[in-house]
Amino acid sequence: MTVRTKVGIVGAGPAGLLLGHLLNLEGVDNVIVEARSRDYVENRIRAGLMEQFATDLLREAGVGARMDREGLVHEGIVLRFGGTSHRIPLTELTGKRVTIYGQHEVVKDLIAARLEAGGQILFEASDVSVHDFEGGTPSIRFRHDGRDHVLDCDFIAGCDGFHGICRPSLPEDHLSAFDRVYPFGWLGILAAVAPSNDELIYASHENGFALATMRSPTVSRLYLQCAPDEDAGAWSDGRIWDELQTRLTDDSGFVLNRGPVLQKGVTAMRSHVVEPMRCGRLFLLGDAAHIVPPTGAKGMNLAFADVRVLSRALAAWYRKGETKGLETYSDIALRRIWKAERFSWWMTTLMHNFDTHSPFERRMQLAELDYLTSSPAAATTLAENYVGLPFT
Ligand code: FAS
Ligand code: PHB
Repeated sequence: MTVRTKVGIVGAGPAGLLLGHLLNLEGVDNVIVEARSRDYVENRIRAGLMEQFATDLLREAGVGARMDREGLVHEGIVLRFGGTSHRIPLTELTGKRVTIYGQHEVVKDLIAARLEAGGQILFEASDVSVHDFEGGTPSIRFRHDGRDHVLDCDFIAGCDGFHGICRPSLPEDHLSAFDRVYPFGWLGILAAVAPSNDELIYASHENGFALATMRSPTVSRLYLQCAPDEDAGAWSDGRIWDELQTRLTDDSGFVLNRGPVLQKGVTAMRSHVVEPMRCGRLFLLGDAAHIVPPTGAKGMNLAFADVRVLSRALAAWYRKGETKGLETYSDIALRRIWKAERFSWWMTTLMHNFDTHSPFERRMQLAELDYLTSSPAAATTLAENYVGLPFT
């Protein structure tokens, strides 16, 4: 079956769903083609922290009500090293706040809004491929409900993540790729227990990095640095809690709340960017174009930033025939992406243990942490990147 729409979107993650929603608000017809089931994408536990621009964007787009009810607004974070804790007063330094609201909750809200508005999200599509996007008649082909489909469109938005098909469909010589794979990963757990601290704790310990974050007043989210190919199954709940307690201990006698582990998994860590984020009438957004180590909580926020730029460009094209936004999308998006890549790489390099580090380099990490927590100027540079840089 062949159908037509203005913008064909591959992927129903944060990028694809928000793009579909914002385009719909602008009266730009779109269809989202998603490989997984609705249940799968709504329960995939990933990011947790949103920059202020992202929560403002969701609120202005009419999908922020539950986020405002259930999200946890934060004005600071804690850096813990050498057994001492130091608060970075984010809002005092920048005037901005961040919000903890799980990515899977954002996905649920966006799917509900799209479907309520009569939007089309084709879940469990298979054999998805993209065609003729360098010409003027792009199309997305896929199987759905046992039948072959062709979706003719004006533009294709590749929102299918790092392992999707859109980026690999671009001509080999079209893209420049920049990549850094880190020699460690994160073992993450979701636990049915109240967070042990009101604010996030980032710990640099001789055993490795640890992060105590949360999803709600009754659900904690915690991570510890591990080998990149760590077997999560080799970690009993008790072993995880003991190691987290060791790495998160400080001189105040901090005791971690423990409880049933609902989910555990290992996330690899890499930095990755492809340039440009456009090929003809196909645009790449979110993880399809860039990946950051999650230390700086930038992944989902960058996806939303790409959507903010492209949705305005597409709206201007359909409303006034303006091409400038489409022509500058990649350059504008990449300026923010590279600064977030830098911050994520810097925070990862600062807070994690590297087997290749000499005692001198370990001292450099501790000296930088000491500088960050004793100089308002240094703390402000961390804070302004963490809460999200202004849009230029
Ligand atoms: P996504 O990967 O979220 O969505 C892509 C969608 O496309 C998926 O639904 C996928 O099923 C679909 N798709 C893929 N191939 C397809 C095809 N061929 N056809 C149709 N659909 C296809 N970021 C943080 O900020 N903090 C974190 O703690 C954090 N933890 C993470 C943990 C894991 C395990 C992973 C993988 C990522 C994590 N991230 C984190 C990053 C993550 O939040 C991403 O930045 C965010 O999901 C980006 O959103 P999208 O670009 O929409 O890509
Ligand atoms: C999370 O809540 O999953 C989270 C928060 C902050 C980070 C990374 C992950 O830096």
